[in-house]
Amino acid sequence: MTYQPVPEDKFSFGLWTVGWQGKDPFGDPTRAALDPVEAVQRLAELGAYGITFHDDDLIPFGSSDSERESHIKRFRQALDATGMKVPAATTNLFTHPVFKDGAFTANDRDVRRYAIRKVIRNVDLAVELGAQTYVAWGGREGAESGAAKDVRDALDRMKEAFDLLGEYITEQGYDLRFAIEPKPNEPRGDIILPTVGHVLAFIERLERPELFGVNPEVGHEQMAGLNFPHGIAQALWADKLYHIDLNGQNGIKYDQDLRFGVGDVRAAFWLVDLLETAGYSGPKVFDFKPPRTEDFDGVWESAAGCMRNYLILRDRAAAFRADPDVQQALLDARLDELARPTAEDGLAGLLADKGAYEDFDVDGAAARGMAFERLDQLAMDHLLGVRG
Ligand SMILES: [Mn+2]
Repeated sequence: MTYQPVPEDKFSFGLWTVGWQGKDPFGDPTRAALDPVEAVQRLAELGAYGITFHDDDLIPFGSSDSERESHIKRFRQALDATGMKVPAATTNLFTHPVFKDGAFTANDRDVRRYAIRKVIRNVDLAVELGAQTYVAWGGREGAESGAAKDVRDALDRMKEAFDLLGEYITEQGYDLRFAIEPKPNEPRGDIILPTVGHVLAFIERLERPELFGVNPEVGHEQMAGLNFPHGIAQALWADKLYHIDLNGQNGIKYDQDLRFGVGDVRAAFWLVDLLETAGYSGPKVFDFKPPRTEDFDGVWESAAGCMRNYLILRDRAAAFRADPDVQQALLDARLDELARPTAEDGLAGLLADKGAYEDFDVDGAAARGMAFERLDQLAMDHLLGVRG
């Protein structure tokens, strides 16, 4: 196996990922700015399918209209020359000091109105470039102290903003859906809509829930100590996985944005197994930061590694599923029973069934082993490459 990605794999990268200059809270940039045109060219050479951007990644904040047009023109020429797609775009609502208290939920109403207009301006560009998904990560929608943010009012304002955006794309007739991205903290002490579950519940309160799904990021759920594949499974179950951000994270700590596959490699294995067996067909976006130790050779090595690790895990997960010993172990672990309705005979049948309760051998059922350890070791053997 060469693990060489092709556009059909639908791998996409944020412009801000390979373009990250390595500036962190403790240190200055370690790399020069990367021309978006070069990012498109290099990622295309590596086998990527698409590229995504925040408005300010492509068009520096404060550009004049004519400067804006020339940035867009160069970018579009690079897309046309390489065949790279723009499956999604997003808005920077966190870098400029005006967003220090958030955007859609800033206490300052003028800032909230400005933020919605900034999103709408880039939604128009996203649609022009062919995007079908618009990612919404608030960034600074949160607080460091209790009384500073009335969370119920803030949720009303968040809903208001998304309802206005849903109204806008409906009026414009755009073929676009929003994917809301949860994160528990960083840069705010606590962020509103911190996990996949919070976002799924929030979407159901919107005026047009069909236009809204989730954009979960590996590291963001793992920062909260959550099981990422389980969150993705629930998003798929709700038919709300509109987009996904892949990266690596080592447990509950700051947002590491490592290349995909590092950190919790077991979670990465189960994630790829889930996405592939569930038939997820949307873009797989790498939202990582090449460490600031790297020069540009290291940046491209890191980007290629994201895709390579996905393809290796896809190969290993497919071998796991195809292994006859695994198929037997799945039966021994009674996965087929979990897939069967509990009462296809209905409530009346359940109540009339003495075997379900009166005559049920509770101690016998309690004594049956679940055979999960053999199943999991088979997975480990496949993941570690010592089987099949
Ligand atoms: Mn992150």
